[in-house]
Amino acid sequence: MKALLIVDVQNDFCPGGALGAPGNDEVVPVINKIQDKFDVVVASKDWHPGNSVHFENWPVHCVANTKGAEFHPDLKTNKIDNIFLKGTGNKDDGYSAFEATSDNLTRYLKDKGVDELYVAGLTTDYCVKNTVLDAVKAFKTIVIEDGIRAVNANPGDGEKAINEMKQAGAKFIDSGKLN
Ligand code: VGL
Ligand code: ZN
Repeated sequence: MKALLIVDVQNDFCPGGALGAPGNDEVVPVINKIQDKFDVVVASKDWHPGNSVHFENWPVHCVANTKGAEFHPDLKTNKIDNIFLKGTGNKDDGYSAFEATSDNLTRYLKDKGVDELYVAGLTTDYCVKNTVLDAVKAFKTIVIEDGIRAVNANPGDGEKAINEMKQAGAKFIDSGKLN
């Protein structure tokens, strides 16, 4: 069984948002186009309390139940089976979708019989990377290479993250090459 995990395609990571880099919303049409190819589609949301050590490293973003934490308005959501909320604590960053507190992502996917996990979304250098580094421990993990974008707080961070994910065993595929 093949699952697609859509990581943090939220307003605050898109242009106009607190951490929005230009072009980050380009992942939306890519992700919309491929969703029908998967048996299971799940999504994560960065979902912070108003007060968190996370905001010592970042501008305030994706505070639970705010506009910035909503999905990008053009993201197709009707196929999403479950939304995993992460970064919900106030004592750590909680970058990985596998750190979600709303439900256990590994168990959810295993219960559905998922063995191949495809990952797309935001951002390459933080939540996509940390999610993929956890995913490879439990699933064959494939990153949709045209469906991710970086924050690039330092130039080259996105490229570095891609190399780390490859080193860890993740595969990369262009969305146009999916069966
Ligand atoms: C993220 C920075 C801060 C992400 C979350 O979703 O990649 N990046 N919080
Ligand atoms: Zn965050």
